[in-house]
Amino acid sequence: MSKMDAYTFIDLENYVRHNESEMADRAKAFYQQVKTRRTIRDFSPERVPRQIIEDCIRAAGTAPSGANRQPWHFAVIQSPELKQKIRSGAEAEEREFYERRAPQDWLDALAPLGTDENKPFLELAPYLIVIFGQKFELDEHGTKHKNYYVPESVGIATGILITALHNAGLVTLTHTPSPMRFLNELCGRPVTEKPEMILVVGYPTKDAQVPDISRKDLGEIASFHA
Ligand code: IYR
Repeated sequence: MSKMDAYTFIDLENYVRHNESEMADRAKAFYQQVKTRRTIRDFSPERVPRQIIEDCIRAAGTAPSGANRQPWHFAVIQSPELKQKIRSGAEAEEREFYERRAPQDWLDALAPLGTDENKPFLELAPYLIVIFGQKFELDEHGTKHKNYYVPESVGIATGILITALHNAGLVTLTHTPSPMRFLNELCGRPVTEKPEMILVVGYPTKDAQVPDISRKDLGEIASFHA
């Protein structure tokens, strides 16, 4: 935008103010709903309509971002051939991680989750959403413009995406094979984009199991300074 352009402001529309008792009910109900979310590793191959994924990504795209650059890209993978390639790329990195790269304290921290280098869900689940952060944006002249707070912005958008998918009735696994550069080529994304994570999306199997882990209490995660 040049200095000659007007910076326009518009009225706040669609803001709904609730009374305090409604707010208390809504806050409690939302917490009750989101606390049932669990990260799943046992995925069913059952199909999920594309439109549900599209609306959840639309929701993710409403996230706040540094200078409103919206520096994210969601590559939605349904192709069995691509999933197979992503699985084999990820398992190669994971094998290195579990056999060589990971220090013992990290392996100990992962033990309760029961993870290993085998990632069958990358082929079984109906969708993989590969999430990229855009460090730069190209304008119409091909000039690079730096984006701001990219990991933070992408993290917020991913949180909304996970919550939207959970709200729709789907389950997710946040998967971060490292390093993830192989995903640029497989997803046809430019080198100016950094893959941040793979969100595995679908339904759990009927006999899906999850680790017996708990969440920190409010007193452990918050301090109030009135
Ligand atoms: N990326 C590996 C290891 C892993 C790391 C963390 I931190 C986890 O919370 C879970 C797994 C894997 O996906 O197995």
